[in-house]
Amino acid sequence: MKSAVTVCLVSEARQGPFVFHGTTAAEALQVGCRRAAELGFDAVEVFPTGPEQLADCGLAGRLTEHGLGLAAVGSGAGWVRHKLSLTHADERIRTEARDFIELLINVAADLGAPVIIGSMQGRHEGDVSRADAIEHLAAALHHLGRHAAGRGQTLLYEPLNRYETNLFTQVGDAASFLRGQGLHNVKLLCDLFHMNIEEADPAAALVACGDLVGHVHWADSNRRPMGSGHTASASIAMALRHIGYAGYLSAEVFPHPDAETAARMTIDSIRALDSLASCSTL
Ligand code: LER
Ligand code: MN
Repeated sequence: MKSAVTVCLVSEARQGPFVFHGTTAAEALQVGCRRAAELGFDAVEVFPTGPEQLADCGLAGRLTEHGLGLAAVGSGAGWVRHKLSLTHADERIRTEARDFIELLINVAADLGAPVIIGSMQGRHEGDVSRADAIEHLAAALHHLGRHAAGRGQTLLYEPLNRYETNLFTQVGDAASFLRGQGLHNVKLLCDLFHMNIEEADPAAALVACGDLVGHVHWADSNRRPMGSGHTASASIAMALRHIGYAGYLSAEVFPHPDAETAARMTIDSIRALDSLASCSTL
């Protein structure tokens, strides 16, 4: 499994669960990429304001300079900054949301990374019934999954906890939805913070998702770096090994007590898993 750490380029998300922030996007990237490489991370995961910034922020140069990969790109600024949602009652907003993600997929694919659909999935409320919202979500995932495939990437769909969505909060339900819809190019982003709230047994839930697990947000139960809460990281790692997961463990966590310590705790927690390498059964 590969390691990644998050870098936030969105000023509205300065209090959000990302390790590296900056007073400017350039500063966040400069510091985030340098420290990620020095600490031995394989990659960074970037949360940009949108496709234009992702294309123009100098990320490609920083990745090359530091020998880092790009693990994934978050699309949440479409919601945080522009209030776009794939399940909005207004069709024009749904289309704008889809277009925003489509453009992000193009830029992210050029940088070798998949795009994440998290908060942009929205929720069912008001005139939008649950059935309507699921239909809108399915249509968007079909369209964007095909678009990502055309760019040689998968698309990542992230179930969120009940305080952030009322669509899919458990990874097993999301997996059944993706399988039922035949969404073959859409994989699950399993965020251990959300799973800690929603799953009876996070390790078993990961095993049930099998090869649909496409990315992991490596966060402890309190959304601080792994080792700060009560998540049983060893059993999670064994579950991921059991299903042959070879993707990223990416630290989408608060910079607690500070970014440097959060990054160090994360890489230490991932290195500690190497000692479990011989245990491949649950
Ligand atoms: C995004 O990866 C996520 O986990 C959400 O909680 C952000 O709102
Ligand atoms: Mn997440």
